[in-house]
Amino acid sequence: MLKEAVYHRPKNEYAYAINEREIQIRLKTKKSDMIKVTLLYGDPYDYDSKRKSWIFEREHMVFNGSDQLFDYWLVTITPKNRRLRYGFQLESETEILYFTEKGFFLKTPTDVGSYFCFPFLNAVDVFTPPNWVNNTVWYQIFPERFANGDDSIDPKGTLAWGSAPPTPSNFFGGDFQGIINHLDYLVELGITGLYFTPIFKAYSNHKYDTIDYMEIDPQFGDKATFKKLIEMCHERGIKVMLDAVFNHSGFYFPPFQDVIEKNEKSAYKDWFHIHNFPVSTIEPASYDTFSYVPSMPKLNTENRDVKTYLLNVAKYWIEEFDIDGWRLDVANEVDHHFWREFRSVVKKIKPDVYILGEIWHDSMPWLNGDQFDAVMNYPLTNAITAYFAKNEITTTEFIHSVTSIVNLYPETVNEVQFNLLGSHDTPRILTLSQNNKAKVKLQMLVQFTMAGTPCIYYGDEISMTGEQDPGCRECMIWDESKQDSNMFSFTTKLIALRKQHNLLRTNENFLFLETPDDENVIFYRKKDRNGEIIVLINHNNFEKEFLLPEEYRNRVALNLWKNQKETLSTTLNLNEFGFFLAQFSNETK
Ligand code: ARE
Repeated sequence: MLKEAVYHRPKNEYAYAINEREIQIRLKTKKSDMIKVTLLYGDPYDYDSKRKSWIFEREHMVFNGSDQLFDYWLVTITPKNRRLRYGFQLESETEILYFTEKGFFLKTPTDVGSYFCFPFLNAVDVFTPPNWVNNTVWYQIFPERFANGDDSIDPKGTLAWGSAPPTPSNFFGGDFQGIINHLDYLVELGITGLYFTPIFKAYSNHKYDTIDYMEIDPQFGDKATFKKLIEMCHERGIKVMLDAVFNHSGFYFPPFQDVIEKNEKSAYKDWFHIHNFPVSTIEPASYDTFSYVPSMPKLNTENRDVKTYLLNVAKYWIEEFDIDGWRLDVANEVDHHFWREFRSVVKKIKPDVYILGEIWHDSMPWLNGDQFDAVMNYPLTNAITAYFAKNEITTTEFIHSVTSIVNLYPETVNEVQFNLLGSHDTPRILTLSQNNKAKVKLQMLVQFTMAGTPCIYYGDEISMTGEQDPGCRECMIWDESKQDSNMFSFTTKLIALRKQHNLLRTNENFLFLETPDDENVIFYRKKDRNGEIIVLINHNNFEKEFLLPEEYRNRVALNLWKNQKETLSTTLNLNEFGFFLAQFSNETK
């Protein structure tokens, strides 16, 4: 047994409450080292005076997959008095050891003080994400490029729709009326959430350089039109999430302009991180910025006036327009204090508002329930595209990456993670997949069968292409003769299936299964007390018949894609669609 690889701490993704009664415990051990792991747990005050020992119970820990180095074990328990001390019984091929906070023992320590401690499950500490997010299917719109519904508000120099390639500075007149005009299209697709990149008054076509956080950019419309859009979305069961750019403002944000004009005499000089005066706005700017962009001065979110201003912005668009979520731009570079206050303020006025951070890396410090509900799951995006689109990693490496990602956060976070194949910051998925639509479909299948909340980037559902920003921000194609109706139908069907099957939306007993044809077929399953769903993906145009593991042979399954019952044999043909998606209900065992 490799003791050095055994890891647990009673915090983060290793110990967390999933509701007011249950706690999940996770343990990490060296890959293939343990044959069994058992949780020893009990109330810290239960003591057997005769045996002079702490009284505990035992619960088997479920194997939750392996990555390159580690096995993961998970268990859910209900401490009888919400108080918990616990440890682990580790069984390898050669030995049994007990692992507690005080280290490893040959016998169970009698002193309860040796064990890990989850002192008390206080309801107020339980992270409970909005209950509507897991069943939401998002659609991301870059408003300047979705549809031009009112050319009377086009900015100066607006080009005819789709008449030229997108650049960092050209305009095509996308606006709210254009979105309103196409809501039926979105309803037909089946999406139930809209994520808009910034819509407030700003200088550029992307609007990440805000001039006025309290005003709609005039090229998109006015507040009345925005209110009408939101109401029409809500009437259609579509939630609306806006993009909060609180890490930095735009160059023409009046407080920044005041600093440029008055320097240290400006009342706003502490709204930013000015290194020295007079302010120099040419690179290298004499103040902190987003990246090396002088036109994006970083806001000082530690400053009381800045906090008050931004928190009022956050409240305003919820209270006045009933938005359902905030996507937080460059969230990882804003201080945690601000985000804790942000969460407290917005959840107070709308407890089920969705708080989504834009962070591209491990985000555990923001996901303990005191700041964000979730982050944009770019690590999953990168694993999927590296494997399917770019063929940069093997099947084994893909399985290891996804297993690591699934074990990175509490399950309660996983179920509201924002799962995407691309965005306005990445090349489009079809372009990344070298225009191979079959590959795109397999990637969407993974996206729609993983726990979390999936998001379609506008136009991917009709096979639009586009390189890295600005290439991925082309005008939406509305000429039906140029839309890929087959991809649209595929997407619509996936969305419908996801809404119908809870097991497609959660990670309950998620596991990649070993298969004889490892490098050609991916096989994962999820199961709960009602049944099991299996997903098999033939990603290499694998010709042979796939040999099903024993436990699945000769069983009746509901083929979810064909919506028909099938009795499986010992082999499976994976060539018709390139995948097999089936459900076993416990009754059909
Ligand atoms: C412009 C140019 C880009 C250039 C960029 C930086 O178009 O080609 O790379 O300047 O100089 C907005 C506009 C962009 C614009 C940018 C700056 O949409 O078109 O880019 O402003 O003017 C990192 C951040 C992440 C950030 C991306 C862009 O962590 O927060 O970079 N994303 C948000 C928004 C953007 C927006 C901004 C921030 C600024 O979603 O749309 O850009 O408000 C790796 C790293 C990530 C990195 C990612 C992408 O994976 O791990 O940290 O994201 O690559 O570069």
